[in-house]
Amino acid sequence: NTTDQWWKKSVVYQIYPRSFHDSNGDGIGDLPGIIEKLDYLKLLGVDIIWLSPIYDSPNDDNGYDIRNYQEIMNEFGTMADFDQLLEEIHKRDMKLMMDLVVNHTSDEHEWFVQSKQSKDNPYRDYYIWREGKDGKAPNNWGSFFSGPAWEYDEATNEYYLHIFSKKQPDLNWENPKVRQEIYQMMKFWLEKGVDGFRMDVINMISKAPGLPDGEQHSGQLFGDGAPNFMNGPRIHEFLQEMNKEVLSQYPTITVGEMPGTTPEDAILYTNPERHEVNMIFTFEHMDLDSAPGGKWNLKPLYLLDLKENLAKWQTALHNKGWNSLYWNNHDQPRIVSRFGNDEEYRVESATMLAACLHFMQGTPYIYQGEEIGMTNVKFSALDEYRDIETINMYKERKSQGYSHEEIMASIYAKGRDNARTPMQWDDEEHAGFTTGTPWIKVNPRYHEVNVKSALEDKNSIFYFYQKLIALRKELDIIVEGDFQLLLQDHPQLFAYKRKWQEESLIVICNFGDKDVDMDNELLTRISDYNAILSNYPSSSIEKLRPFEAVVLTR
Ligand code: ISL
Ligand code: CA
Repeated sequence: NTTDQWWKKSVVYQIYPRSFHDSNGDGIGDLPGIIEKLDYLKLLGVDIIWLSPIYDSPNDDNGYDIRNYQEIMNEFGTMADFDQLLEEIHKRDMKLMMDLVVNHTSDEHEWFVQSKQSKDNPYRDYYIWREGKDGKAPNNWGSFFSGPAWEYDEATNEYYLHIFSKKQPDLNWENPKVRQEIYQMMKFWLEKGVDGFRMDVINMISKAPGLPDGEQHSGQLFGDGAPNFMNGPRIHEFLQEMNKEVLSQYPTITVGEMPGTTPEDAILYTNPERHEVNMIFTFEHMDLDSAPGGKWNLKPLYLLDLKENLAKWQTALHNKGWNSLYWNNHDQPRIVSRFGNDEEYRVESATMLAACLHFMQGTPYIYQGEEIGMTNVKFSALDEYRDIETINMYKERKSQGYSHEEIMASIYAKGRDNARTPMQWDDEEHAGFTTGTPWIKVNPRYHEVNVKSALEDKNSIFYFYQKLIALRKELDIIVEGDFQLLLQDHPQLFAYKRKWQEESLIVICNFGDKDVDMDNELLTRISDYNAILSNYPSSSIEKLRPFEAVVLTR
């Protein structure tokens, strides 16, 4: 029932603080900068703000490497700024979700500083230390950010595990003391009044005993450790414990970021009777344009794959679990450049993609700039990029013999900095993001793509998102209805039907840049439906224009 599950009706907006709004001219977004823009978010209509990490950090991975969980990053402001931000959010009747990064800490966190001291330090077992095997790493796992997942420590002659960068050592969740420390830290934030958590790679906290080698395919530098650390043996036990000791004590909203998760796993994580998390971020739909060997190996998206995949998730979770809906976040390229057309049909394809997603079942997430159709960037030199994943990958592939052009093509398509260029507020210098020098270059298209011009144009992407958010509040069918894929084999149209009690809702989206005739059979079927939304000024259902989307109800 949706009254105590209010988050089912909510829309979340993600802020990547470093790139959102800079209030003091140092080129880095900050908390006072966010406060200045809260009325803008209220105008959009979102209910919840998810803040990417704002904790004290040496910024090896832009705050996903935390040095102190209970302090604010200097560049972002002070704890007083935070308290004010929370108050201003609540004043506007919105809620705040914090990023909870507890698979790993920074190597500069006091626990790790201690842990490194000696094998008998009381903090040694806070992390995952192992002896080498025949002078090599304890197993063959690779890190997500290139290179091995193990770093050798000379002083104690052991290796520590880091699934991400070597400045992000993995915490040892087998140690009950670690779990208690984390629960206490979560309570510190909940006591302040935050409304919940987005949990970073939370399905990776339980590692398979013995940390066995992963399968290593020919041509690969490392084995695939994922089956031994994603959805590991104690994951449900850990989440249920966290729920019992912390989450259930407060009114919270939680979303677990969970790469490598199937619908069956998702049901275990999100079925309310199991008391784990409210919903998760899944990744299958973000992997459809990757060839074997990972995200940097490009492959075009086939619409049939996308339809089949999203339909599978919609059907499997109905009445059994709950999913989040997203096209974008700070790790993904911009959706309009990825599955749409960011040139001639930027507005049409951005709105079509939004409609296609927002009428599905789940809680939608909007990533900053998505609501104005921000696009990918193409910087020519590597030193214009900031992301550790991109920089490490470049070096690794260079040493493997890839050409600069080949590597840049991957970065243009998939690099995380596509999402991290500064928010484009207006067409003044640096897009109104800062009066100083931005920490990463502004997308040169800010003259055309910015908040100010979006707000002045009643047909803008911004107002389309505003409508989608408002419709979710009006039409219970969006939250409750079941899902049926229509025109399953149509190569250009993504159409689906939602049904709830006596009501039906149909969404038809043209994913192509050409006109397409409507399917005759479907046309007859919808003759007694009324169009409630279209992304063109006037819609005619017989022929859908490039990236046209139409939504009908009966
Ligand atoms: O970004 C990815 C694909 O390139 C993912 O592999 C990503 O690293 C993964 O989804 C985990 O992401 C989260 O944890 C990382 C952090 O770098 C990401 O920004 C965060 O969203 C480590 O904390
Ligand atoms: Ca600043």
